[in-house]
Amino acid sequence: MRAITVLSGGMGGAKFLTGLRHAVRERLLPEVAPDAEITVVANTADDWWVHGLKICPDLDTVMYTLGDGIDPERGWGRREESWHVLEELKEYGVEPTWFGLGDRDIATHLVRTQMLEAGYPLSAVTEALCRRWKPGVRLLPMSDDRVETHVAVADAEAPSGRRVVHFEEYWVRMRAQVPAEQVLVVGLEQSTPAPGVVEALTGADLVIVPPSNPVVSVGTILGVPGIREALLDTPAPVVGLSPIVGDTHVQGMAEQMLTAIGVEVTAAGVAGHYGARSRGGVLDAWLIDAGDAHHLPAVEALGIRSAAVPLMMTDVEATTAMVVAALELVK
Ligand code: FO1
Repeated sequence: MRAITVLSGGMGGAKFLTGLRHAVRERLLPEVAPDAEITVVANTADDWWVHGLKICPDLDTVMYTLGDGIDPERGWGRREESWHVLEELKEYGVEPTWFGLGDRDIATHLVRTQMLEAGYPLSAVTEALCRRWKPGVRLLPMSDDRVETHVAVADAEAPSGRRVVHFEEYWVRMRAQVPAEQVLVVGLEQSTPAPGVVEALTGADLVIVPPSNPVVSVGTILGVPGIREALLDTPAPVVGLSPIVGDTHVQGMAEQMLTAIGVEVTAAGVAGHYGARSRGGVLDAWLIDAGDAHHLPAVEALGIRSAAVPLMMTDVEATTAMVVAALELVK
């Protein structure tokens, strides 16, 4: 294998990619050439214009994590960060002050915003930023078009009884503590895949769906018109890893998002949501956690090959073992 493509969200996807890159570089995958190229198609529906800056959380989390600039505790933003600009915004009373924009991180948003305003597409901006960070993978936004996830939540004061907030407000300010009544991905239907995305799927030797959020990360990537078709067309096997372990998410808000769209919050429920490629869906194979082995028959009944292995990405070795297990499933 020489070309591996990964559909990634933020933290879960970035952590998985660290293990995948390690496994390839350390020649731990006999079927994979040591100089194999990893292409990451990243979710951009978390993107958000705030304080006049374009924030791209999932692109930046992958870029900083693989470029070794990430803050390891937070899992987002820059290490050795300071917050002077945010403190000044608080003094001015300029909202939102609940969104943690660090001083170093702001430099990335300034460069990106300037390039976008100069007319460069997001894919070109991402390529330019990666010339500094050298993530060791080719990082592509799912689309160059503006796509933004919004969440409808109950609001007694609102005439409709509901309020719609940007995904970042739902996650960062509300901590996903209120039920998501509806997930609305603005601009998704009108979007087109960024340059190189379709080819990265149809030309891959292997496509991986990492343990990212199946609704607001992988779901949005799959929602870009043309991407599902590319997945159905590719000769490459498509293997996924369950983000749901023990009937809940490991981190983030997959439980809330799956509940919002009426999908059972289990490893089998997510497999059913993605569907078997042989039946017009996404997956050929699906790795579930060792503790969820009782779900194996249900996944196999969907027409998806499956195995139950430890899926906690506690360190690079654990993640690498997951990568090895995923490749085993599609040999
Ligand atoms: N996540 C938080 O929980 N709190 C924050 O204040 C926060 C700020 C932030 C700034 C830039 C950025 O790229 C990401 C940021 N994130 C923050 C993470 C972000 O909300 C998540 O990475 C994704 O949107 C969900 O996967």
